[in-house]
Amino acid sequence: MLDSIPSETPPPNLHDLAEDHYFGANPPPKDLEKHIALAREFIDFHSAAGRRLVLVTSGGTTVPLEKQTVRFIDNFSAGTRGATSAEYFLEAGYAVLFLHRQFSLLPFSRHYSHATDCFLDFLREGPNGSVVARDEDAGRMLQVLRKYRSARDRHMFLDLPFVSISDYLHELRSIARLMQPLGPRGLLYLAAAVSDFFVPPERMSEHKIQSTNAVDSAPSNSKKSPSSDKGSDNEEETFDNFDSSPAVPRSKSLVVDLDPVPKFLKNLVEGWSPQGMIVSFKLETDPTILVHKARYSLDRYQHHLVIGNLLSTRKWEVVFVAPGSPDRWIRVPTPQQRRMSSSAGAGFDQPLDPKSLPEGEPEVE
Ligand code: PAZ
Repeated sequence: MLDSIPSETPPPNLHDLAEDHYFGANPPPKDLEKHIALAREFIDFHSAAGRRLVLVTSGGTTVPLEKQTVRFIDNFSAGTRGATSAEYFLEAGYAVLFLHRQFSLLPFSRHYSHATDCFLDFLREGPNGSVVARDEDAGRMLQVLRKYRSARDRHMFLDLPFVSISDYLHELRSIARLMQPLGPRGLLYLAAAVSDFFVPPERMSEHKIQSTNAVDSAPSNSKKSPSSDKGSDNEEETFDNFDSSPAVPRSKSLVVDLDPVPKFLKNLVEGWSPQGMIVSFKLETDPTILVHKARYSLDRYQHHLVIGNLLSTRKWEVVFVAPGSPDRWIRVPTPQQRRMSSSAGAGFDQPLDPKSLPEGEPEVE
């Protein structure tokens, strides 16, 4: 019977169907081909040198509300974890492909951008109208400058920006596939804060969503725009923020209806990068569920490591959740402990002696 003959190609599974649907429906970023060419050249160069290479993803992904995007949903991530980790990977000899949210923190320059101090505060006027680093900052700046120059001159670093969630996923899939020949010398370190929800293209307004129906009476506009569905029967009805709350008629509020972004970690692990080492991050705000969610993700996607962190403490503690190992917390001093330590005479970047921590504080590993 024909039915009993095993087919050469197995039927596509649900993950493949979701992938085809998502990537078919959500257009790639306009620079994807250019980024692929740059990434291919970078990967080939380091692969030929037998070097280890890491893809670090960093920063938040936006969720556009309009195709010609005026408004979007965003998240808190500044890219500190990704930019800082990239510096450590370079230090450890990895070539770093840095896939980051446009305008988020970058390795090296992060020390002087987005800071509470303006970078100009690190400078002073020098002799003959020149500009030089302030004496108290020069030593540290020189160290950062040397590391930056060394990475740049040896082509150890390539940065590629993204903006939206679909840009990010298109870039991630393409780069992960390009990294396949590296096998386990290729590491994917997924620190970007990836949106779980998005507006699917078929429900996205082409133009800026309107807050009045004034446009319906414009001579050129015989048809109602899809985004003006919430208009009322009045000829022109505006709502202003001063009298709109709390009794805003439903017809005047903007209701945003988001779909879940498909979970592509399984596709990444099994299809895009089957040999690569994969480290994902898990962010939570509720400490009681963090480890459970991290372990669940590891069991479900069968990759190599999940690093869990809480929004409020992410800068000084994380938990490593790995297959067959007990959970391991890694801690560095909190800002308060650093202040105490520097007023006690220790250097700014020195790890604290655990014995010097105040009672009840976490131990430094
Ligand atoms: O960018 P940042 O340093 O402020 O934050 C880093 C982080 C919390 C986004 C990262 O450590 C992380 O957990 N990323 C994964 C988030 C998630 O999608 O669950």
